[in-house]
Amino acid sequence: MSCIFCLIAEKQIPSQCVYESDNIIAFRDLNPQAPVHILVVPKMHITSMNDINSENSGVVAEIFEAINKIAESEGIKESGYRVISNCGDDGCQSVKHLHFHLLGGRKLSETLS
Ligand code: IU
Repeated sequence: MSCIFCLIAEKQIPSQCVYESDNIIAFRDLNPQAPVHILVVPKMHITSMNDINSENSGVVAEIFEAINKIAESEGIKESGYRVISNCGDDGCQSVKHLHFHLLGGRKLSETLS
């Protein structure tokens, strides 16, 4: 069975999409931790950062180009923002489909832990 972010990418589950291309979808997090909290996700299933390799790293580059554009469209490019990808159990990754949290719209905590 498909994972939840695969289902969102396939539009089988609705999301508040803010950006989409052939390879990427970005949508608002259901439980936002900041005024801007967007998940940027490859449409292809990659489980975590541990699974990025020479075959699929192109989509990761696309994700970072998209983050640049989304930060601009969300009005946080100049004020600043943070990008986080949790990996594995100690990283508290709850959804096992690679995703990058784009957080901004307020002064974020100085601590990263
Ligand atoms: P994590 O890095 O795997 O812990 O983050 C998963 C995020 O996905 C978390 O912030 C959830 O609020 C978010 N999320 C969502 O936006 N929509 C969903 O259907 C599910 C999780 I499941």
